[in-house]
Amino acid sequence: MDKVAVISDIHGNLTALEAVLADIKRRGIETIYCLGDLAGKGPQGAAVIDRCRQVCTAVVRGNWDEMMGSSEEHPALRWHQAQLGRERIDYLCGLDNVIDLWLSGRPIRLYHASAESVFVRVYPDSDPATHLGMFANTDFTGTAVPAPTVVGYGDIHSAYVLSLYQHQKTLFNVGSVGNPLDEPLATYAILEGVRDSRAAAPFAVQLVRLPYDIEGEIAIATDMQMPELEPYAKELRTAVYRGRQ
Ligand SMILES: [Mn+2]
Repeated sequence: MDKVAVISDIHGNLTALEAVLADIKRRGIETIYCLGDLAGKGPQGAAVIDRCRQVCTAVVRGNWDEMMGSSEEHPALRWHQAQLGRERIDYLCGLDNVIDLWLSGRPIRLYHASAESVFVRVYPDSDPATHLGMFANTDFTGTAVPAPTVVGYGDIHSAYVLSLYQHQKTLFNVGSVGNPLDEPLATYAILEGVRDSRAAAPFAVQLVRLPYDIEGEIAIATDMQMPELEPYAKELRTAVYRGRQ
């Protein structure tokens, strides 16, 4: 059996990323896919991007990655853009939309948020038609390969695995490495199956949650005088979204 790690939504939290990479290494997994949102929110976006370029087999673009290319006048955005520099911003904006692969006879698709765009958000309690739409071939996903029967995504910072009732499809969210909003633990997914195989064989999706040095990460953000530090620290400690009413 081959194992593949899928990470997402690191958001400049290098402390959490290193904890996850160490866990992946301990398990002997060599293939890592990243589903976007490498920078923004947390302090060390540049180092996170450099590390991901070093260790990931493929990386797709998230909504924050696209926002990093924005010319909007917003002080926090400007701070993060200055940390990254032009070359890294161009890298983020030029990332692909999707990753397609086969495991144990299943066509699998990985992307940031939805089959429509990096900005359309889908939740575990979205309606069944919305969940089914995640498996469609669209202008965004391309139509060169068959529509997937397994889809993994990031974006909502909240991990789950859902088998679509009567559709023989599996939808999963890998959670967030650096800014989890379900439990205050660095989260990622492991897929297990026979790589590049069109033949049916055992297949598994596993969610992994890791403790990491949250206070150490907040201390780094504090030292760097990162903007919007307080909501960042609160999210890391409580896993409650700053925008929640
Ligand atoms: Mn995100």
